[in-house]
Amino acid sequence: MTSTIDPKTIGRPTRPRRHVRSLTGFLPEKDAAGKEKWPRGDEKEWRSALRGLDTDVGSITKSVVHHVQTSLARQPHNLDDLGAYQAAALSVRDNLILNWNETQLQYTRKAPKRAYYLSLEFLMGRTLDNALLNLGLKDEYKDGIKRLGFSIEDILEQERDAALGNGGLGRLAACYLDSSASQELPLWGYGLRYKYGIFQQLISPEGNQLEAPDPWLEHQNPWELPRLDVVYDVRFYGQAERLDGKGRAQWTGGQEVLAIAYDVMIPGYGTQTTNNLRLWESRPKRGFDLNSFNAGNYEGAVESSNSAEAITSVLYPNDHTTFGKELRLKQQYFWTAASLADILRRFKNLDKPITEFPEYAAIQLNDTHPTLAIPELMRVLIDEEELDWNTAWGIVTNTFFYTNHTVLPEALEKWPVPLIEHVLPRHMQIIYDIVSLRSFFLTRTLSDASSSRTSVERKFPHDRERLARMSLIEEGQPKQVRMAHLACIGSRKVNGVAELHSDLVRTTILKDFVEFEGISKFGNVTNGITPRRWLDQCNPELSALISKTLKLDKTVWLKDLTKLEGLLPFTEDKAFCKEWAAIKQRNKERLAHHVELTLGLKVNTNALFDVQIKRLHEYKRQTLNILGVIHRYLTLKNMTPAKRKKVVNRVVFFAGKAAPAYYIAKLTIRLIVNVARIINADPDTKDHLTLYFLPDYSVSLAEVLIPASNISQHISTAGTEASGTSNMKFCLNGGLLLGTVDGANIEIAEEVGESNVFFFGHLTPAVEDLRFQHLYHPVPLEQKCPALAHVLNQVSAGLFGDGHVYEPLLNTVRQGDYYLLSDDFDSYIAALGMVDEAYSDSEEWVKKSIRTTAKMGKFSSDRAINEYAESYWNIEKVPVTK
Ligand code: 26W
Repeated sequence: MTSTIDPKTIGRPTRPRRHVRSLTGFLPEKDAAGKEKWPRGDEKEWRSALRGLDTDVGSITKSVVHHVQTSLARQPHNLDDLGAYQAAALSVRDNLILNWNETQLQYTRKAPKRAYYLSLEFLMGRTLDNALLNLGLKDEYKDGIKRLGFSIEDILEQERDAALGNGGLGRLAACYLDSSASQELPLWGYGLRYKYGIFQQLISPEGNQLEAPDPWLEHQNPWELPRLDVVYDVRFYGQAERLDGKGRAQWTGGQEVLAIAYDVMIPGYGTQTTNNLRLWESRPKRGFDLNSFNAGNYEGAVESSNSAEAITSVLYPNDHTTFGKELRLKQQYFWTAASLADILRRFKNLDKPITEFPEYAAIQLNDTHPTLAIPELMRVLIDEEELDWNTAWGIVTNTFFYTNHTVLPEALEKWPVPLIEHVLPRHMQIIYDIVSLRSFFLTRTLSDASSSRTSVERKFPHDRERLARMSLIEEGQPKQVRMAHLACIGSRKVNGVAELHSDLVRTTILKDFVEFEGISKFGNVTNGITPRRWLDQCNPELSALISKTLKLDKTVWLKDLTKLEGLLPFTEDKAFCKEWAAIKQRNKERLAHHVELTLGLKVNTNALFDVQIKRLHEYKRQTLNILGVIHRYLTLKNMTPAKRKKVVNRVVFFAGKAAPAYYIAKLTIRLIVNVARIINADPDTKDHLTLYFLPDYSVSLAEVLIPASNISQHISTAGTEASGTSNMKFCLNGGLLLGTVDGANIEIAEEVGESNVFFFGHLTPAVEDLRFQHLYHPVPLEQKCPALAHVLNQVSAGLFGDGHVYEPLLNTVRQGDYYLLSDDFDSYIAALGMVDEAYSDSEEWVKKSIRTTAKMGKFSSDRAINEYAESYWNIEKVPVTK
C-alpha cells in the first residue's frame, strides 16, 4: 500500500481520514419505482453466475481440489496435511464469504441499529471445525476430504490457534461473537491484528516457564480478508492548540500511522448470518524516509516505519496487571480511533443528523482498555463536526456501554497524565474539560445541558473527599487518569459479569458513582459460553447422546440450551447413565492419549480426573491446590499399602500461563512441576496419586481437557474472581465443580443444586476482617493450621528440590497470606474428602454429573448476548432473507 502524500494535508488537523474510497456499505441505485436497478452488465449473466455453492460431497471435493491447484499451486503428489488443511479451509471460506456478503448487504439495506464490541483481545482458537459445524457441513467435508486421502482429524490438527488474548476477557469476546451471529444480531467486533499472539509457553526440566513468540500468521491465514480499501490515518504526539472558547482545538504535527482493516468472517450456527470481526493492522504512512536516507541517517530512514509497525506487533501478555507502557497506550488509541472513524463513516452513509448517532450505534467497551474512545468521539464531534460541548457529551454518554471484568486494584488501569499529554495532547485537554470546566458528571439528557456547575459538588456540597475519590485525575507524582471512572461517566450503562461481582462493583470501586448517578445505571450480565464450541465441537459423543435422548436435533437444543433440562428424568435410566459414564471414560482416554503423545507420559485413566486450568495468578490459588496435593501425598505416604488400596485414586491436571514478569506465578509453576516429578515416581503412591502440568495452555488444549474432567477446581479467594467461564464449560460437559463461593460458581450452584457442587472457604464479607487479623493479630501457622504448616515445612526441607527456591512463594502464605490460604486450607481438604466420598458412589456420581449438565442452560452466551441486546444496546435481530 503506497501512501500518496497530499501536500494539502501537511499540518492540517486530521480526523482519521479515510484514504481510499471503500465501496462497501453502498446499495444498488433505485429506479423511479424505488426498485433496485441492476448496476451493470447483463443481469441474467450475472444472476446465473451469482449462484450459491453446491454442498454435496462431490462439489466439495471439487472445490477443495480447485484450491489445491489454484490457491496453493500444488499437485496430489506434493500435498501434505498442512496443504490439505489450507485447501479445505479456503473451500470453507468460500461459503463463509458468500454468507458474509449477503449478511452485510442485508444490514446495509435494513440500516438497523448496530452494536460494536470493542475488545483488545479476541481469543478465537481454531476456526475450521467451528465453521464446518456452524455451516452444518462437517460430514460432507469429512467424506469429501476422505476421498482425497486425508482424515479430517489430521487436517484439523494443522490449524494454529488464533490466540489474540490472555484469558477470560478475550475468550468471552470470542463466545459473544459466535452468539451474536447465531442469534442474528447486527454486531461487529473491533480489535487488533497482532502479528504475535499470546506467547508459547515452554517448561524447562527445572520447571521454569520460558516464553517463545507465537508467529500465528507465518502460514497464510485463510480466515481473514485483507481490506486494503479500508484505511485510516491515526495521529500521535504533536500539539493541540485551543481555537476558541467553545472548547474546539486544532491537533497537528506528531506522527501519523495508517490503520488497515482485516475482516474475519464470524458464521452463526444454523443460520446464514455471518457477522464481521474487523482487526486493524498498523503500517507506516510514509514507508521509507528517503530524505533521512539521503542524509545518511539510515536508522532515521526506517525509524518511523518501525515504530508504526510496532503498534500491532504483539499482544501484551499481562492478565490483571497494568504496566502503563507507552506502546500499550498507542495500541489502545490506534484501535479505538480507527474503529470510531469506521463506525462514523458507516453511520454517515445513512445521511442522518449526527445527533441521531446513538440511535444507530451502541458501542460496548470490553473493560477499560478502549476507554479512550470516549474522549476520541468528543474530539471528533467538537473539532470535526463542530458541535457544542453539551450536545457532544449527550451523544457520547448515550452511545457507550462499559463492562467491568475485575475489581482487583492492580488491574484497574491508570495512565500517567504526562504520558497522555505527550502521546495524545488533545485527548488530555478533553479529559481535563470533562473533569472541570464543562460537564463533570452533567446529567445525560441534552435538554438540561445549560447548567455548568459540576453536579457532584451540587449533590454533595463540601464533600471534598468524595470529589477527590471520584475525580478522573488521581493526585500524586505523576497524576494519573482513572480509566474506570472515565469509562463509567462516559457510558450509558455499566455492568459486571456475575451477580456477586456486579454487587462488588456497585459497593466498592464505583460506589460513589452509584450514589451520584443512581443504581439503575449499574447492572449485571452474567457471563456465558457458546455451547457450539464448548459442547458439540469438543464433545461430539456427548452431543450425539443428548440429541438421541432428547429426541431433538442438535440445531434445536444448541440454540436453546434450557432444553437440556429434558435430561433430568434420565438419571433414573440405567442404560443412559451407563452410556453417559462411558463417554466420560472415553474422553479421559483421549486426554491420556494426548498427554502420552505430547509429554510421553502414561496416565492412569482409572482414577478421578481433577483439573484446574486458567491463567496463573495468586488470587486463583493454584498454590492452594498444589499444597493440597502435597498434603494428600504425605497422607498417602503415612498409610499402610492396604489402606492406600481403599483411597480414591486421583490424577491432577494443571495448565495455565503466567505473565512473563510475574515471579510468584512462575514459582508456582516450578513447584507444581517438581512435585509432579517426585510423586509420579514414588512407587508407594504413584498408583494412587499422580500430577501433570500440561504446557502451553490454549483454547485447543482446553477442548481436550474439559470433556475429560470428573471434578474441576475454581478456588479463588471469595470476592476476587469476577465470574470465571471455564467453570461453566466443565459443568456443561458433566464435570462437577469444587470451588469457593465466588463469581459465577454461586449462580452455577443455584442452577444445578448445592448438593451437586462442593463448596468450601470463607465468604466475601469475611475477607477484609481476616486480612486485618493477619496483619494486626497474626496467629502462628503451626497453631492456626498445623496441616498446612507441615506441608510448607516439607517443601522448605527440600522434598521437591532445593527448598530455598520456593521460600518467596511459601512466605506469601507464612506472612500476610493476602489470599487467605491458611484460613481456607482445612475446609478445602475437607471438601476434597467429600469429593472422594461422593466419587466412591459411582452411580450417584453419574447422576450428579447428568443433573449438572442438564441445568446449565442459563450459561449459554446466547442468553447473555440477548440480555445485552435487549437491556443495553436496544438492537434487534436482522435475519438474512434472500
Ligand atoms: C491491563 C491489564 C489487564 C488485562 C486484562 C487487566 C485486566 C484484564 C482482564 C480484565 C482480566 C480478565 O480476563 N478478567 C476475567 O474476565 C472474565 C470474563 O468476564 C471473567 O470470567 C474472569 O473472572 C475475570 O478474571
